[in-house]
Amino acid sequence: MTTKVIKNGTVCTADRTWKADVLIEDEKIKQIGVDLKGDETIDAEGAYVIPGGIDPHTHLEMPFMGTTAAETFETGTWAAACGGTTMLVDFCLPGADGSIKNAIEEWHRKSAPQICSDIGYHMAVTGWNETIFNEMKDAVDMGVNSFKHFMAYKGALMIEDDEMFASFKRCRELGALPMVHAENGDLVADMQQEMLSKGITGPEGHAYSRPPEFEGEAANRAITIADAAGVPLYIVHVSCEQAHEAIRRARQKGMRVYGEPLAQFLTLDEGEYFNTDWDHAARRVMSPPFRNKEHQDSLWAGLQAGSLQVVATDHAAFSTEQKRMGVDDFTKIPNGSNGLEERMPVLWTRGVETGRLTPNEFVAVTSTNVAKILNIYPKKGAIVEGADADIVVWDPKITKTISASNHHSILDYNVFEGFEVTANSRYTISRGEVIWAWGQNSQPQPGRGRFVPRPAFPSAHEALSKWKALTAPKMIERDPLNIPAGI
Ligand code: DUC
Ligand code: ZN
Ligand code: ZN
Ligand code: ZN
Repeated sequence: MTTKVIKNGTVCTADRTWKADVLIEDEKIKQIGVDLKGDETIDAEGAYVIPGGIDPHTHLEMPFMGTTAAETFETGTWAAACGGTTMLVDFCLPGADGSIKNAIEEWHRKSAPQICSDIGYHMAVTGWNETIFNEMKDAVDMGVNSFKHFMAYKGALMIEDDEMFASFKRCRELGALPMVHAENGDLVADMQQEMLSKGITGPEGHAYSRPPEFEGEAANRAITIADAAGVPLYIVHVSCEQAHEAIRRARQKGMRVYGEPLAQFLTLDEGEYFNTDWDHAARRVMSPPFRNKEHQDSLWAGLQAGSLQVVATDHAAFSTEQKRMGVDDFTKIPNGSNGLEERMPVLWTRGVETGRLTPNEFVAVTSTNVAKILNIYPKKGAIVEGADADIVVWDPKITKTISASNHHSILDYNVFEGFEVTANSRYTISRGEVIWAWGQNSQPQPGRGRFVPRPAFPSAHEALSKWKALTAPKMIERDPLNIPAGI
């Protein structure tokens, strides 16, 4: 048994801020109090002691658009740790055989020897048949309780409305959370062809062919389908007011609809796609695309008001060379941008330093809300006795200039290049082990990270749909008192 004590810091959680020491015993938080003693001391003078960040949305080593995302599970989890993120939730995609179960096993094979910190998975549902119906249960039993549906990427990952409805009803039965990539894929595909036919082949065509109206329409449609199925809904990478407005309206009606803006969408705008340097613009091509300032203001307002609950990155890293696959045709540029290491420093600098978010709100949207929505709270996302000791000593006095020359991602560029940030992790602690110390730069042992299974939601986790009685299947019975001991 080894103990460590984090001393002289200010503990900051989603709901309060107070001076206290935190005692860690092996992998867990043992005690929070004053004048605690341990075998080792971690100094938090002048810093906040916060729950480790959780990025709910990444694509590491994902095969996509004719190539494979360059960020590995090793470099991705390491880069995350350097910026205060101790857990990420990655998207599993079915392979050629279409099997969900095999995809999860494949993700384990790839990730297990590499991960420097803990991970979870979401599973993509990209079609509909009896095998998928059956294997969704296997996925839940394997600790994957959320299923993503792509409403875009026609001819590849896109799912039709009837299939999505069937999958959402299956989610309800299983106590799982459906997620959507909300963009109208039919309209996007049409607009892409229109741009190309007009000779618009550069990255600006990407922005033109994916307007916010297409995202808003799909968000509304997904909400209607979730309402009819009687399930909650999580809308990934919310980029615009139209999608945010749909979420606000649904929540006002009493539905559990969650919205996830990205650090990129809060701080980078569509002007990037009109940069005359093709590489610069193409490196920022992701879907949905960056929007203008009014949309950014809407997203910040949503984080303040609680109509948007979490901040992610959608980290999908493709090198400049990979981006150049689309040099003559923007529809062939692999979609994705980076942010795992930058999410928390950028959000602090542009959110807390500007007065848009309180430190407690920062903790909520980077960690605690994620853990609650994805059903791993308070094992993760909390500073309470018995929780995993995933803790960050967050130093609001560290300044740095974000750059590909000093980041820890495998990428040869950084979409936040040149951003001055005024905070960073001084120490990142993952299950009791210091895996990052500012100024030391020594990477932890790959493979020390673990997969964190996320259990099915209890039966009370359902939307308040007025149609539910007509359409929704019964949830699989669970004993509400059959809860394992401990966190
Ligand atoms: N959007 C991206 O930009 N990349 C990965 C998948 C997605 O939906
Ligand atoms: Zn269609
Ligand atoms: Zn997506
Ligand atoms: Zn994504």
